[in-house]
Amino acid sequence: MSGANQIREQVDAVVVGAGFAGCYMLHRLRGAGVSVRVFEKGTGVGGTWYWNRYPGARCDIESMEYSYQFDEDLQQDWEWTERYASQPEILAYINHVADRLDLKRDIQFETSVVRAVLDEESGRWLVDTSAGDLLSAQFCIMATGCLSSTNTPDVPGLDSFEGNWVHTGQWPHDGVDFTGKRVGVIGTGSSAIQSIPIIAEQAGHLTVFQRTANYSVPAHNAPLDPAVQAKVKGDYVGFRARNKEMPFGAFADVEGREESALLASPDEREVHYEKWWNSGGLTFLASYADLMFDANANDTAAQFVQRKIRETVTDPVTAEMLIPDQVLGCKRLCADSGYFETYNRDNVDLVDVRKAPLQELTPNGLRTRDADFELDTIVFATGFDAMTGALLGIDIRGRNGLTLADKWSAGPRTYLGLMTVGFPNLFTVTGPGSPSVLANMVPAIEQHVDWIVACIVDMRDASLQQIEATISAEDEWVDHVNDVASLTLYPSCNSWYLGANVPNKPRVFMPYIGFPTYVAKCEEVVANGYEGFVRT
Ligand code: NA7
Repeated sequence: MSGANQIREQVDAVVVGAGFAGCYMLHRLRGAGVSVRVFEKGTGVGGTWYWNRYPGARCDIESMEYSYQFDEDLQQDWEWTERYASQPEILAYINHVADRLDLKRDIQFETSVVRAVLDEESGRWLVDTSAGDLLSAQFCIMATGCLSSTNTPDVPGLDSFEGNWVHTGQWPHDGVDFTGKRVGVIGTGSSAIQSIPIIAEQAGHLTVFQRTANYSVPAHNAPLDPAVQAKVKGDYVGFRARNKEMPFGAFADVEGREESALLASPDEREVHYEKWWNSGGLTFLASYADLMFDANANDTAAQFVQRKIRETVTDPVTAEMLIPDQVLGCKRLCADSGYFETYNRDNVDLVDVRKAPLQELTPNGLRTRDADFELDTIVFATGFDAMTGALLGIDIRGRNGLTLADKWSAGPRTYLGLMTVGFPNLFTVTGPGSPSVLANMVPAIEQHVDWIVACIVDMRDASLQQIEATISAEDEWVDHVNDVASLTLYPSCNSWYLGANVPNKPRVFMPYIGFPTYVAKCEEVVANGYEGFVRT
């Protein structure tokens, strides 16, 4: 246990993580004259873009939108090369930002924060790291990311497997050579759907183990049209402002969306969907405004995509296995480059592990209830313990020794996704209960960082030491997040938004739906003197 007599360093703020959130937080705190130390587990900056180096890893938000907007020179200077930035390009971008702002000198890499304990007497957080650092900080800021704690199924026999196994979210830095290998990919979420076409090209044979068929639309990735880049840069501020008013904080300049799929005739819908399908990407889900609100409307889009799958995949049995049975977009819609086409290759097979579940790994491969598969390499594309996993991976103890794990045992409880009662001065950037993964992450991060930094500066100016949410504000907010979600079709399937992908994780809808409403609420809270918080 940490103790005041062991403390080696006193700082105003400790920041955990050096992804997009931690880097921007460091920059802003430094600028505000707040002393800060950042700890990062990886050897470099980038967070999710540092870890997810699997082949084909790419952002599903267009590159002109997926970047910081706090610095006009930065956004003017940086040149994206593709419509959707690849993982290496995003990693190059965040390194460019970190170098330009000279951030790395305040980031301690290869160091995890293992424990953060509130010292109630001093009101400060005592922070222990894997490197043996012991710090005392007034503020503890968790910039730990929403998709950073990998979910590897607890399949018996993992240790007995004599081949190579990897997880897409912890991809080896020197890559994986699939040449001529018998490869198994477990999972058919976004990471699988992006990597499968590339792995199939290299592998001798690829078997995909699918539990839930997923919807995917073509990304139509391409070199970024210089005219598009120039147009956005001609009014980047306006472009950002328009996006800020959109439900997901993105897609503002996409033209032609309509209100209701049900008001259109079948022929009109067909033309409409075809147009969006051909333009590519997740905006397909925004083609009609009611797709995530009305099951019948959603079904028209689902059927369109299902027909596309049947048209693409030549083997009818495989095609039927690939037809999803949930609401389109309920699990995050994927954007692919040749995913369904990959199943037409002779060296690719699809196995349904919902029907015949995975039973164990064997020295030579993998066993389902029905069959043995000999494999040289297994890729776990099995996703993340999203939104709460990284936070609960740290031993965080607040008032009266309450652990965050106990506080959140029935699901995360926060006020605005920023703070949780019992843990004063501990902030979560894009925490559960904030738009986070249902918004464009970078603007969502910037909005949270700006709010937190303004709060810290305001407290300093007013000689206040501590901020904590009230229980009534937290309770109301948790109810509100659920009420909003229940107006939509999002809670209707077993998605990671609900924690349903991780065994025994409480089933609670975690992101807040509606970026503009959320931003307005955060601004209102400040305008009303930090309503819902107690500051002393
Ligand atoms: P996802 O979207 O959570 O996908 C994980 C996949 O792995 C999904 O198909 C899961 O099936 C499958 N899975 C998980 N556990 C198992 C077990 N035990 N057996 C078989 N199959 C399993 O993670 P991704 O990394 O692809 O994408 C995460 C986000 O990153 C994505 O949404 C984008 O925002 C970027 P399930 O559907 O749970 O039945």
